[in-house]
Amino acid sequence: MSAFKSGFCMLCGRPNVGKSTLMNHFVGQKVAIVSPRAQTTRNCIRGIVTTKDYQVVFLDTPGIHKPKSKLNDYMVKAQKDAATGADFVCVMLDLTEPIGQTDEHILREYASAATPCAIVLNKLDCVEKDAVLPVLERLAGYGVPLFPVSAATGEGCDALFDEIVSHLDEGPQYFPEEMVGDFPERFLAAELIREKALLNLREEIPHGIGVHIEKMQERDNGTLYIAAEIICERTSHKGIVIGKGGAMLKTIGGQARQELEALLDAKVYLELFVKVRENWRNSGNVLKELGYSE
Ligand SMILES: Nc1nc2c(ncn2[C@@H]2O[C@H](COP(=O)(O)OP(=O)(O)OP(=O)(O)O)[C@@H](O)[C@H]2O)c(=O)[nH]1
Ligand SMILES: [Mg+2]
Repeated sequence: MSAFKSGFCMLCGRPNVGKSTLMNHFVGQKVAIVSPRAQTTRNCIRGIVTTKDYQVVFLDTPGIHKPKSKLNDYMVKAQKDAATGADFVCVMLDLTEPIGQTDEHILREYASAATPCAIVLNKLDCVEKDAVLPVLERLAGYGVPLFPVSAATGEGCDALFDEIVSHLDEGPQYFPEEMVGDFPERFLAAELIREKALLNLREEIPHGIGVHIEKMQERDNGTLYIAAEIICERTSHKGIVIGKGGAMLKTIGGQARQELEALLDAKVYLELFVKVRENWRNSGNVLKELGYSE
């Protein structure tokens, strides 16, 4: 019998390229929230795949961007920290967007580093196959394997997964077999509420949203009671998050509750409050409260 293998595989790239979607695909369930808004992921989130022969711990990281707030500083640092522990790096690009300066910068940093790397060209389902060849040619110079994939449909993902597994070294099983992520339930609940807010709110508001779980307790009748605060940056934003007659908050709460019930396998009673904390993305205290600090 060959020895058990394990390792950490970091997914990195610009915001919105599909890192979280790809990790969820590999894990086979949703461990990281996904949205069409850039900078959805704010922490390093682990997703775990275990078989009898190996364990791959995926590290989904915040999209790499220029920091404009303390929250951004935290996100960029979370990505950097993940890089130091990685045994394999997937640099992800979005085939529907031109390769930009940030992509080039990320490629230069990781494609020639000592840690084995692959370049993943995502959203293959959105482009003509003919358009992929020139991109492959352009990237060939990096001398690392290239994988056109669709994280949404799974196309091409098996070949990438095999490549990642082929780089695993002999090592311990870091997490128990049944574990798919290492997030506590409170974190998961806050993230799902934030995801629904990102999906339903427009323009600049989503970036200024934070979610804090005030209370999470099981009641005698078996229901899970969750009280959460949606934090926004302006009074005018508060009105939009609540919506006419509370309609927006009801939509966000309804969608979050439904998904939480399925995930936690319990009846959930979710109460949402909206609070204004001006400029919270630069407030050390609020960032700490929301878990965006060491
Ligand atoms: N059509 C298509 N859409 C995709 C694919 N992968 C991701 N998406 C969509 O792209 C958007 C961004 O996906 P995420 O997985 O949140 O991207 P991310 O790289 O984690 O983004 P950040 O967390 O902001 O850095 C979402 O709307 C996804 O549904 C894909 O293969 N095909
Ligand atoms: Mg993400």
